[in-house]
Amino acid sequence: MGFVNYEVKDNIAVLTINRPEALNALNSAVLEELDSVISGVDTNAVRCLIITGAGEKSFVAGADIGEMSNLTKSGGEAFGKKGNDVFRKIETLPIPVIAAVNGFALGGGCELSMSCDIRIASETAVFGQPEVGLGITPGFGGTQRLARIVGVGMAKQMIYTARNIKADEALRIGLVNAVYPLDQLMAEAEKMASGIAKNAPIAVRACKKAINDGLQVDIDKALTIEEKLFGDCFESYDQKEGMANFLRKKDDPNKVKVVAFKNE
Ligand code: CO8
Repeated sequence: MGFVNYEVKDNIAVLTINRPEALNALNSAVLEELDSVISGVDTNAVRCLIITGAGEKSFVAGADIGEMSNLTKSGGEAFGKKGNDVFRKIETLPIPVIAAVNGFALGGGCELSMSCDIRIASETAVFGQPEVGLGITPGFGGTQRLARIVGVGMAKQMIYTARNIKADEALRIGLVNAVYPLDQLMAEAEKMASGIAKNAPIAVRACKKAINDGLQVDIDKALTIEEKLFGDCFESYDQKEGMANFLRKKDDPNKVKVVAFKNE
């Protein structure tokens, strides 16, 4: 796997888009490797996935403009679908995914970050949907996910003007949750991932599903989705042990305080 590196440490995985000579731009080969690596994530063993870009300059500087330049109408649709299918796979991965945005996140790079559950960024990060300046629309989900994350008005402004924004503005509009110095970004991503990984995995996964699926339907149906997933938790070891641990602690503060959740 040359264009996508994948490393698992304990129960946290780091996926790195590795094409730094082109600022990690996404061509077909990168997308195919990304698809294959994402399909291979062992979501029983891994509790949180971090996605970042190789090098110090770029997360992903977009879809590959050279490859796109000669596409036909049907080729464009097919390329859009290739990206959309991979990004949807990331969005619906059962475990949480954190984008650690370490530089340019333009076009398809901004779109990749938006298919992740949570975005944190370096102070050097730059976000944007520059597509209309290239004569195309955002084609890897940008017209859909940006509005869902930052609101319709701000999304339309960013997409119509094709103006890039820096990390502080991305933070202000809610596109990212936090901004760190570049040399601290991965440590902060790993700290957040560890915080997620220590919680009951079945419950965390159920929360992701409830939030994602609930956003697609009306509030009554959404609450029914929540009730079902909430109920499912009561069949897990983790719920029994998690609650028993709380009750034990109340009886005797010296009893075990940290639950070793088993994903069962
Ligand atoms: N595609 C291909 N190559 C790229 C890309 C890209 N998106 N971005 C950078 N590169 C390459 C450059 O061509 C250059 O290669 P070389 O050294 O061989 O000339 C190398 O990366 C380094 O780039 P620069 O020399 O340009 O570095 P700078 O620091 O001067 O500039 C920028 C950095 C500002 C990020 C600049 O490279 C840039 O503007 N890149 C393009 C950004 C962009 O417009 N991205 C959006 C692309 S469109 C898109 O993503 C659509 C997604 C949906 C597609 C759906 C299809 C149907």
